[in-house]
Amino acid sequence: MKSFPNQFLWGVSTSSYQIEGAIHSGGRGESIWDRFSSLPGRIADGSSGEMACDHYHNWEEDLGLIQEMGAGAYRFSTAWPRIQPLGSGRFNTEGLQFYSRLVDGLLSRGIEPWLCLNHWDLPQALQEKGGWTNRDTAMRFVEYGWKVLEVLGDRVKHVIPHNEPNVLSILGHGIGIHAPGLQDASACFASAHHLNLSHGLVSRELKICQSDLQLGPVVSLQPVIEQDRDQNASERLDALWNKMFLDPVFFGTYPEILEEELKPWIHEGDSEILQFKPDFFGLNHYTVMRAQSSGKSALGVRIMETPAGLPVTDSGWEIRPEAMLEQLLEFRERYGDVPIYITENGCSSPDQSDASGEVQDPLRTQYLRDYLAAGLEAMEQGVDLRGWFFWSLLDNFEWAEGYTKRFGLIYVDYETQQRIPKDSYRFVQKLIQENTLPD
Ligand code: IFM
Repeated sequence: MKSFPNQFLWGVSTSSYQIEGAIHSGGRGESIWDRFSSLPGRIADGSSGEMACDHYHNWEEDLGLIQEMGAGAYRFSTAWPRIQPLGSGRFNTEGLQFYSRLVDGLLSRGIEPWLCLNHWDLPQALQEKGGWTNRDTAMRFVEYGWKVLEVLGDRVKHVIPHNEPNVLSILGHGIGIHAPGLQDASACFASAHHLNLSHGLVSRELKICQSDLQLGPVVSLQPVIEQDRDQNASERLDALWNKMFLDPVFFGTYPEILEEELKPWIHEGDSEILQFKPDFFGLNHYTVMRAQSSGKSALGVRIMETPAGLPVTDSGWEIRPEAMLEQLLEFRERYGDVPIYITENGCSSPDQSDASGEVQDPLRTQYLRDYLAAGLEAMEQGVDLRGWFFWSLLDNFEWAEGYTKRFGLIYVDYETQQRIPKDSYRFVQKLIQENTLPD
């Protein structure tokens, strides 16, 4: 049995579009995911976040389940179009009040709110003006972030400006399988730079207004395994995916092999804005990646499927816990000693409730056990790992996969909105209670 440090923070993560539903309620404006989901063929089961887990109405039950699990923190995101329906101008009091109640509900249950300002649901009105490819969106983001913290900052002490800006930029603007659905290299690089810029701008602004805030970037990092001796493809994907969003934060620069492509979007003085000493780094980690050069892809590189015969999750992602250790060590090597939180880790599995109404998900429990063991090993090797947020609290809308993939520790029956804690929920509950990973 191996124990975690006493102060180790246990948490769970969700995001607004994936769980809230109620997209037409409370004065919320349209988001790019509402628009994207409505396009034929974009979502595997033709669904959208319209109902999702209806967390907007069921939030108290959901917070009760977090409390029962014993988690000390909850990472959620505010939906920009719920707070500022058009992405500029008028703020929506009802939206702000919803999150204010949520934060109070968390604190009264002894759960720390970790707030993310952007988990991809940009107001559609800003997309009409170019979205993240427009430099002005970075300024609008600062205005929105400032308002959120003006209202919640007396109670929220941990803020993440963007969740996985690499996924938003690459899958949304370069490969086109996420909203806004663009397959355009220039759009990918423009959005990347503006997301980075807005990260630096909003972080500075919020720190000035509230010096006790803890702020940090959250990026999905997955080691790239070289395949078919295609070294160029691996290096390019590694630069795009793993470095294009952290080098700017830590060094104020971009990886050399991407400089030319990013140059058109960079203004004089941007480097100073990009670089910002974060209080922590949030690592989202699930799997590894393999790359192949491809003239058909706007980015010149294709992300390959996992080769047959390897252990995979229901999403087809390779299960390779040692990559978690590798990733944590590599991060420290490149960016130095920064407090790290795993802000997402988990897996999809084809869960069903059985005759007695239980949900058994042995694949997930084993996955978590192995990845947690890799985290413990990293700590033994000196990595400053401070906490772990499981993805996800609930089964939810898994973007382009719709509701076909279940990532929750809690099963959601989407017909009835009934919540059923899975076996993995009990595993996590025990883990938190004992602060120890059972053998
Ligand atoms: O569901 C997503 C989440 O929104 C961002 N990180 C990866 C998860 C699983 O795909």
